[in-house]
Amino acid sequence: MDLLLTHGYFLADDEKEREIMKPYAPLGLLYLSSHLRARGFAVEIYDSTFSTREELFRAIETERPRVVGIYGNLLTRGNVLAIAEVAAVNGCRVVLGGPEPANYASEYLAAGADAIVSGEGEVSLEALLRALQAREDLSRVPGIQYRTSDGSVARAEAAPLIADLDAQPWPDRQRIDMGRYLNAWRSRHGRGSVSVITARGCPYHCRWCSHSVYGKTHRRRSAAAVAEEVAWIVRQYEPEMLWMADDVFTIHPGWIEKYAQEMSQRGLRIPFECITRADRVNARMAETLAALGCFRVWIGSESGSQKLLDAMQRGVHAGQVREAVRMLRENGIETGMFLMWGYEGEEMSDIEATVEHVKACRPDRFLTTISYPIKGTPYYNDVAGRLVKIGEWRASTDRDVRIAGRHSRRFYRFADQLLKSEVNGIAEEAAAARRGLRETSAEVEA
Ligand code: B12
Ligand code: SF4
Repeated sequence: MDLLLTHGYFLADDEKEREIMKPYAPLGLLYLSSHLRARGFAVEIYDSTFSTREELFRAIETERPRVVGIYGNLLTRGNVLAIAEVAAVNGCRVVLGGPEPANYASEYLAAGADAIVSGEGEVSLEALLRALQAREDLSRVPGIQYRTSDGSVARAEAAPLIADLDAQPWPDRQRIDMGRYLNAWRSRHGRGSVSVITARGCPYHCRWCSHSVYGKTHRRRSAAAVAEEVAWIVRQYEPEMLWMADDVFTIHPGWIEKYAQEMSQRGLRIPFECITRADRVNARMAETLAALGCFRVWIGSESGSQKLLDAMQRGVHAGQVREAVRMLRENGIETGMFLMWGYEGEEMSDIEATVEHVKACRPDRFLTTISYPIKGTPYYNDVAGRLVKIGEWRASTDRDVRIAGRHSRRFYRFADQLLKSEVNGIAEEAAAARRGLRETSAEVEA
């Protein structure tokens, strides 16, 4: 075996996700597999989602692939390191990719990785496998970071982005057990869902958002190619719904129109949910989405305070969010709002503005997070001087940080409580949460 791809995400260890039970296949690895197999490499995927660390370690020990390639995001750091170590002990070369490893290249290289791919993986990984097979110097492999003979970390030139995404094979779903994903969904939610990506990269500038893989680039597949893939998915897996997993699914109105035509020509209409920005929704878009079968749109709303939205460089007005939610509702589409507490400059009045905003929008769902700085983002740079790390690097994540001078976690729990009780019209709970906010407002992270 030339390459074993894996990712170190284990559903069994993720209590929160086990409750939600909406797992999706690791699309990045599936794209790498189909690209490399089309070029003659013997590639397998060990999809760790339904497995355990021990089973994965055993597979590496038994198979001893020449190269083990691991996807890493900020939450899977500990598992990625453990897998890399087992692979190295078993004589495999180790290559890491995905959004996190390039942000901490020297740490991952020190932990035993042979190379880190920064950005889009197909071109780099193909070149890396060829270089390793030919025992060539890694300095000519584009898009990687590696350790030189004197122990320093070197960065090769960037890899070219794939110019024509339509020329790429579809993600290699047949290499993994898609049935387990569909069964997990069906047994909990009564319907099975499959994810699809129609574009790569987001050109917007939200300061806290990680652009480590695709930068600010944006490339689209053709509407016809996506409709073909959807038709195949429907034949192959008979899912009850899809998740269009793009960063901003409605970014290009003309593309959505074309996609609607392509789907209609194929007699296809399948329920789906997606994520977008409020400024990319208008009445026509809402109608087209409804016609396509869209039943829920998630909107990155973040805050009801324009001052904070501007500080985040969100590029959206709170009023646009209200309008988008209204237009979607008028077309029978549910909405979900993502909200963020604790961004730089947030004051009590901004929290109150967010509460009022959500009440005015009346979304079907909303999810809150306390903002955390992902390495490599402008937000990270803004707060870098005030970061208090909790625990040693290998046992923590980018989420396990405190920002000196920011309110305590207890304060944001009161903010959550206030939001929920205000939106649900529970006056007593809202009053209690307001008291809690006032009492904890003096508690700051040291
Ligand atoms: C879909 C998605 C999810 C799904 C994941 C479902 C799944 N199994 O795929 C869900 C909703 C579960 C999710 C959750 C989270 N996500 Co998410 N997610 C995404 C999203 C929107 C798309 C991922 C995708 O499929 N991309 C398309 C594929 C083709 O790209 P790719 O995965 O990056 O793969 C390419 C390269 O990275 C590289 N590559 C990938 N793997 C490997 C491996 C090797 C060996 C090599 C060499 C190269 C390589 O090559 C691939 C092809 O070019 C991305 C943003 C984005 N547009 O990528 C965020 C993103 C990956 N998520 C992010 C975050 C923060 C999270 C959460 C931590 C959020 C949270 N607070 O809970 C959780 C983590 C969950 C977990 N436990 O792992 C961040 C990651 C930042 C970081 N530095 O780690 C991203 C980048 C969003 C952002 N812009 O901030 N997410
Ligand atoms: S938050 Fe969404 S719109 Fe903003 S840069 Fe990230 S992916 Fe793009």
